Amino acid sequence: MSAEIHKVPAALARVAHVDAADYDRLYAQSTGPDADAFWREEAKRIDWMTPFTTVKNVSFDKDDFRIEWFVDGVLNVSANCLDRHLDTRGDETAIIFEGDEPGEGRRISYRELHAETCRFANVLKAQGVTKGDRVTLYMPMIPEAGIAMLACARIGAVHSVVFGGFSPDSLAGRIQDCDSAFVITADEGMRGGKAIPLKANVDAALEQCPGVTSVIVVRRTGGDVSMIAGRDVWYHEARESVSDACAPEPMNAEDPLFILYTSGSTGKPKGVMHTTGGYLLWVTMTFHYVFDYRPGEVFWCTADVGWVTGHSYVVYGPLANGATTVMFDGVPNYPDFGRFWETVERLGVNIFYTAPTAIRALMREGDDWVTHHNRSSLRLLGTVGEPINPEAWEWYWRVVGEERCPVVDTWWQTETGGIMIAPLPGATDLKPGSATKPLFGIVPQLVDSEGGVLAGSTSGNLVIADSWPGQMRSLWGDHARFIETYFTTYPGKYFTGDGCRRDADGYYWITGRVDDVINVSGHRMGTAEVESALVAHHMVAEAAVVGMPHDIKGQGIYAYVTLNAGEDGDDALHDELRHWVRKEIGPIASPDAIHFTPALPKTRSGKIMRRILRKIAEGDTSNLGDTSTLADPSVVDALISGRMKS
Ligand code: 6R9
Repeated sequence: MSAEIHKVPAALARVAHVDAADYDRLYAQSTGPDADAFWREEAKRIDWMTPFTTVKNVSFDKDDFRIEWFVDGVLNVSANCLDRHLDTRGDETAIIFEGDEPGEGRRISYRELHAETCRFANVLKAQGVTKGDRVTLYMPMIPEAGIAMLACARIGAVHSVVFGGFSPDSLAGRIQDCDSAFVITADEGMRGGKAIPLKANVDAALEQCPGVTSVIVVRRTGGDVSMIAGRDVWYHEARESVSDACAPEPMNAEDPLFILYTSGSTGKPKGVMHTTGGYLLWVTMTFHYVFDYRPGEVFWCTADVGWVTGHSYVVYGPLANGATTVMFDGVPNYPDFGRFWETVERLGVNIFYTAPTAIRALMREGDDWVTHHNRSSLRLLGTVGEPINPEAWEWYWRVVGEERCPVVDTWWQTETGGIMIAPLPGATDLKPGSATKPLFGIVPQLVDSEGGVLAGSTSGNLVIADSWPGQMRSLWGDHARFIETYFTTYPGKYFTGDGCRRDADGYYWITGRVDDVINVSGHRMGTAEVESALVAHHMVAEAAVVGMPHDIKGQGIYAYVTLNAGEDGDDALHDELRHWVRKEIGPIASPDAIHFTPALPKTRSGKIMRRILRKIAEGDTSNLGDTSTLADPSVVDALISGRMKS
């Protein structure tokens, strides 16, 4: 690990929102007996229709469980992102849309965004959507995706955005899980010059979703799609007959704002639920501090709105701050590997936020793709989604940022709503590879497997000891599973599922998941999800999936597969299974390696010994640890010498 420390430049400390002394003071206040006063001050970032009286009502004790913030406050998220900016910056740019083709796009002012959100909200109402209804979005990264989210928030509907790369089956499962009767999609998406058949995927998904009564289709490419009369409507037609005024629905701070499905250690994705007041405050506040945002700056987060990063730092955080946010519908390598930097130059981007996997992929292509473009507009760089190796961090800092732009490595999760551990550019000295220190109100602890709290410089499982406003409130439709998943491993604490090291300076170094979740290119994939897709194939008897190191993706998917008696694992079947998983879940779940084996290593009680499978996938067979509990130790030798195709 790199020992180099990048000190906060004195000039930046002077102008930044927070310097080192501010950080120490505010952190102490936000985690001490005076925390309520801290939150009351921060909550002024939000326009409340009715002010709250109680700041926090929380217990992580499973017999008396509750998480409530600002509970009697009333507000509307879309009014906070739009209406309140109209007087001060109505004609400034809210969204810069950058399409798949360089320069294909448009700018939308706050006034225009407000009017279009109202129209979309009125279209939703005309389709019968009412407060509390779930609306599923399956969209490309076009402005209408953000507009549809804001329109839901405006009328109190709960959105569930499903990433456009998921298969019809995955989409159907998410629509069914939250009983969503409404779907918003586009005819097609465009990615790297290729059309993605979004509407056709919706049609396929809806064969399994008889409860869906209405599909709103935004025209993106003009490609040919079939429309079912009585169910499907074109947005561009429906918007003509509604007004551009729609009063924001008064929402209680604890009313649901959205559901976002994410992978966990069981087969079924979890519907993470966030509420209105706490989530909005958390993304508004973290955007302000971590990106040290100044009015007029152009902020570009490259994430898709199908992931939490797109929710919090493409849409809600920037817009609540009155920022200019870029919505990018393309990919880093189209039309060439200079796309990010060409776009940074053309749009004058000041703050750029992306994933380590993209940085590693671009680093491999050489510096010329970067240096060819002028990056003098850049002031700050950020990363999110997975641990960044110091080598990639240094390249980002040195080549992209010309040793001028602080790099904020931000650790957080779908469940946490917004950034939790990250440097503040004017306050925190940077160590490449470390997410550095907790934000205000965040109390991280490292615990051993028995839950004992570890002190000082050490490694352990990362838990958060107390609540923060942006914390998820439940799993949709399964509150018991929420408590079980996050608060029982270490009773009374939120368990993140991540392992972590803390150094002598109190800096946190996330080491990766300690549960059965693989982080592929910054996207979470449950091993059980991939396993159930594999065993759904008629030739597969059993499957076990683990992570393996991958140069670009961080982790790759390594699948051990046992076939039905009489079947042979040849090259053709190898390819067929990869395609099968793509079709069942989506391209991100496609295994990087498939290892056919006559048997899996199991304990006498029948439990698969994943620890051994992980070691073999890592190519580290010298020390497999204790194998004495195996029912049949010879299975391991066969695995080591066995056939592996990737
Ligand atoms: C925002 C997001 C969450 C998991 C998390 C952790 C990993 C995210 C990280 C990081 C190291 C960082 N992760 N940021 N690991 N350093 N800066 O990515 O949410 O998709 O729910 O993933 O991603 O393992 O537990 P989500």
